[in-house]
Amino acid sequence: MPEPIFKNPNLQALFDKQGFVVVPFLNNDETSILTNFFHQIHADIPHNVFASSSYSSNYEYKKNISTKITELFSIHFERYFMEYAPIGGAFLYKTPGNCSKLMMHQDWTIVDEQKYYAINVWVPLIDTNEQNGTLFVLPGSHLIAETLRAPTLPFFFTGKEDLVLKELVPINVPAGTAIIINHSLIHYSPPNLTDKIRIAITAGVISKNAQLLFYFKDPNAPQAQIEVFEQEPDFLLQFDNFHQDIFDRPKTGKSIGYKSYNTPTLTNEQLKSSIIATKEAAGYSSNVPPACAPTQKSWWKKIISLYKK
Ligand SMILES: O=C(O)CCC(=O)C(=O)O
Repeated sequence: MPEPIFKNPNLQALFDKQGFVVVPFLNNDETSILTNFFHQIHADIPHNVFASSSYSSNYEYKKNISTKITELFSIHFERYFMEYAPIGGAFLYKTPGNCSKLMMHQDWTIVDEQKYYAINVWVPLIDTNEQNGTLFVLPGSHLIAETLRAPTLPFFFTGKEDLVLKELVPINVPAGTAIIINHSLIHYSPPNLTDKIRIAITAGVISKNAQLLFYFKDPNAPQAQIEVFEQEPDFLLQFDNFHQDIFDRPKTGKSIGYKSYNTPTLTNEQLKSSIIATKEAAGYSSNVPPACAPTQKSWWKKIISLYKK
């Protein structure tokens, strides 16, 4: 178990149980400063998209945004965290239209999660709801399976998205409120179907002594062979062509060898019962009907055999 990263032990316990917490974060002035800053540097915003400033090929633009966010967030990081290191931030925006959803995912593994935390501090700059693309999370899902996550690896639920998606719950929050999530929590955001842009901030925080890592699976390498790269703090800003480069062997960082790993596979029944168990342990009830217990099957067999007599 990693050393605590929240100053408040109750918040730490809730974060460990749910995989996320919701806390007041930016004040109204700070929310306005960041909103104005966004509009100043985005004269031309594409329609009907989900986009992140980290998708840009312009390093200076990304660095400028990341620095501004980290400066403004630092007093709030100080309020909530201890023994931590900020790793930068980005704008995430959804312009109106049904193509602006972000698919269900877990964030990349960027530290050794057995020993350290990697946390995504997500702060919308407007009040969020299910219509404008709030964050949906699967409470407790960070505990379902120990995984490595990278663009070149499948998720443990890949191919079973329909089963999982309906279990996510919307977290509607006022502007400036932070939804702080563990990188291994399953989450997604639906399209923005309103007529107003939804801007949010994502800012990364990791345990102070954690080395930043990135995992890469060469499609031609043996199944379980995953290359591990140590990375510098700004590696997330270094992708020139984000949507292509994230699938290539990293050009940044230092390869430190290989790790043996296969993405865990769960049957539908195992996945359903894991979701029910972890969601309930996190304090949420499930929408999934309980799986047929094997005893029930044998009970029916017994009944049928009685009728046959
Ligand atoms: O901003 C959003 O809509 C989604 C954010 C998200 O999924 C992430 O930061 O990993």
